[in-house]
Amino acid sequence: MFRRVLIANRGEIAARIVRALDELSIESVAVYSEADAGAPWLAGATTTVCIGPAASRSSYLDAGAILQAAEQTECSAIHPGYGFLSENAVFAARCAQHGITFVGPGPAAIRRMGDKIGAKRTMAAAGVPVIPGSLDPLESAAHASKLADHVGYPVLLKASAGGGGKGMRRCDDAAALAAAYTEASIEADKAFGNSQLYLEKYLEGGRHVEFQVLADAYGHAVHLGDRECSIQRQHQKLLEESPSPALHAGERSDLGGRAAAAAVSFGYVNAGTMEFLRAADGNTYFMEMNTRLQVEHPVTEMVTGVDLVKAQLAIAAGEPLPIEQGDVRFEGHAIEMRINAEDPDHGFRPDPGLATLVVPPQVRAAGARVRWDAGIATGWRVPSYYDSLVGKVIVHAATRADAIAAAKEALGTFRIEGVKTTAPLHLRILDDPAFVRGVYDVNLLTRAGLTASAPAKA
Ligand code: MV4
Repeated sequence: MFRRVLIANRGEIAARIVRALDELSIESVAVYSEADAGAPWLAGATTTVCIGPAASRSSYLDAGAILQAAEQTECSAIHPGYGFLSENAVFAARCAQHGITFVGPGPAAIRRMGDKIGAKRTMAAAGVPVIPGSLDPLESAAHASKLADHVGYPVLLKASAGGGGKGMRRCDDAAALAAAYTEASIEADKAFGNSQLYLEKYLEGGRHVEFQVLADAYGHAVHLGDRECSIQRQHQKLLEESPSPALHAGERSDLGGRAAAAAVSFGYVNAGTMEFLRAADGNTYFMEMNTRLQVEHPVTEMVTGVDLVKAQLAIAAGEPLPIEQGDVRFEGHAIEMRINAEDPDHGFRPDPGLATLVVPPQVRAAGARVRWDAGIATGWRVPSYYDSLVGKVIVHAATRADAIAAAKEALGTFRIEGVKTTAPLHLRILDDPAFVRGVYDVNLLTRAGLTASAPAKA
């Protein structure tokens, strides 16, 4: 195992990784930008290193500065967390060149899944169902039109270098497709430096269900079940739960098994997530793979008891997976609520500033547990330079109904003053009849008018 590990991230996930390292008796080096000097998550680290000014480009995205900090502090590994450099194949390769272990998959696997068309082709070849459409880049608008006639409208144009909903265009007929094709490829070229597009049948009213996979360097992989992530606003997840209320146990083991086998099929090593769209007709299709630890990983940890960060570190250190699929037990139900410093009354615009009071959530209900993964504490001034996520409230209980009750109890005891947060929105979601029944899709927030708010002042 490693003796000292650098954490190339900030906020709640930096705190989360420090905790895992601490529990493994591994020293932690936390890097920070000038805007994050004195941040609460730095207190737990063994060593801290300032790597540059506030702008991410000059700090958390500065591969050279991070590698230099790792060498200066004699770290043998770097944990990238999520976002920033976590899915950057060039950074993973540079770590290797410096003799430093990147805690994640190899550069080839990152690159392979970063190409969304290639990812679909890889999964299809491994026996994972994929959304009907093209498995090669579109050659022209005419080519797109021919494919669309074949799969039937509506269709969706997606950028091969995109992902997470960036650069998607829905087309309801041939005329719309012809217009969208050129726009989408220009947009994709501008945003990602790659104009390649692919096309899929547009599946209305689907649910976002994803599977967590762990694979070691010896061809062994397990899945840790699924997460339901359909509660989203503008492709930003807000609340996640595990297990998904939409999947039957048989589907869970079938899809999970296919996901784990697919990871092995192309030599994937470390933690990864395969995102699926569960269509209204009950079919579930692969969409894309995330080659990093995800924000919502705690719901999986709560139902399986597996510490994903410790597992990532062990795999990166060359240890074989200590469990087989049969050892993975799914117990109870977990819900995560993302706490963003945002103003729900002004279109969820970021609301950085001084947190004058932070009181962690509590749950007293028998059989229920609460976890508060925080990147904020009383007296911390939330900077304006980064993502607005300041913490996550995660609850676990024996049943989904008990977990919803625990979530409400947790939010009732939890307080943040000084910055506005998404906490009140979570209370409304937890009371929504469709949410309570577990029968919802990616349109829930829009349909229920839950994110409707007064227009922002000009
Ligand atoms: C889709 C889709 C419907 N049909 N693909 C959005 C994020 C990106 N990973 C893929 N996304 C979608 N792809 C087909 N063929 C609908 C979405 C989608 C969505 C997916 C998951 C969660 C929220 C969403 C919100 C709007 C659209």
